[in-house]
Amino acid sequence: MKLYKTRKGHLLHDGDGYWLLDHPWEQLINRPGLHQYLRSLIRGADTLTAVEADALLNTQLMAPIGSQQEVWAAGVTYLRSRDARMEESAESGGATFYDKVYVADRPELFFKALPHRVAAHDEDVYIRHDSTWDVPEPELTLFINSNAEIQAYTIGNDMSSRSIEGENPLYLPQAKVYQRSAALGPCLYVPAAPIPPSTRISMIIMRNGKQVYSGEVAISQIKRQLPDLAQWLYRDMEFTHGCFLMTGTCLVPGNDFTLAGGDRVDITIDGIGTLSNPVGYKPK
Ligand code: DO4
Ligand code: MG
Repeated sequence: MKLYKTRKGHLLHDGDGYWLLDHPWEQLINRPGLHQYLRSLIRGADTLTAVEADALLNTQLMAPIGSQQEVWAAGVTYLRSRDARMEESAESGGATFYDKVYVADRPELFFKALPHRVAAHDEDVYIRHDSTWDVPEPELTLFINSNAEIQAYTIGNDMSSRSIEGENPLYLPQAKVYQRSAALGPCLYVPAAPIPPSTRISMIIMRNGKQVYSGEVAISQIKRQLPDLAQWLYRDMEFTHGCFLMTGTCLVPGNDFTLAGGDRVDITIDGIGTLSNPVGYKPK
């Protein structure tokens, strides 16, 4: 089933049905057995027609994150990402770090965003004004409850400055963490069982009505197990309301590509849907 966060309540969608839930978001999703719990709420919930649900989703959709939840990210979890990092940091001498982390037991995990910096579906993601080489990173994103259990999935865009990260690996937080550098949505996908390794992630980038990038990959290409990433993140950390974890990118446009203001990035993941964001700059 899918759970959408909207300004007028939370919309649960399963099969042909739509139901409106008005629980606070964190309390609604930070559960063991989330799928079963949501199913149990259907009986007492208000039903919406498909037309009413569409109206809500088209005008009131928010990112599926609560005000007390953080977004973290894993890096270099796919071979393609390791190679891209090594290329962009060749001149700075940082390439060996990426090679080492790809094979190390400990994954790369970094803080990505607080909820107020996250773009929802259809909201602009930003390019840094001081960056010259920018890419979206389409990433399967886990919702992990406060017991470190993966309960749901969404689509994440880990917007990144390759020029800043390539200049010096110590600049990673600036390359990754800035206003609207993360997008999440359109919904939380809450299946009865973990999503299969055959699940595909695809990305299309449009510029002036023309497609300037397209790519697709299955999550089976990932080097690490998703529950392992969750366990590493929760080592010596407490997430009282649960947390979101982007699991790394495998789709990296060629080195001659950089995003431009006015582009649109569409990321699709089987079972979840499409997260679509226009690209812009933070107004000065
Ligand atoms: O090491 C830098 C970050 C890599 C990353 O974000 C990714 O692989 O998705
Ligand atoms: Mg990434």
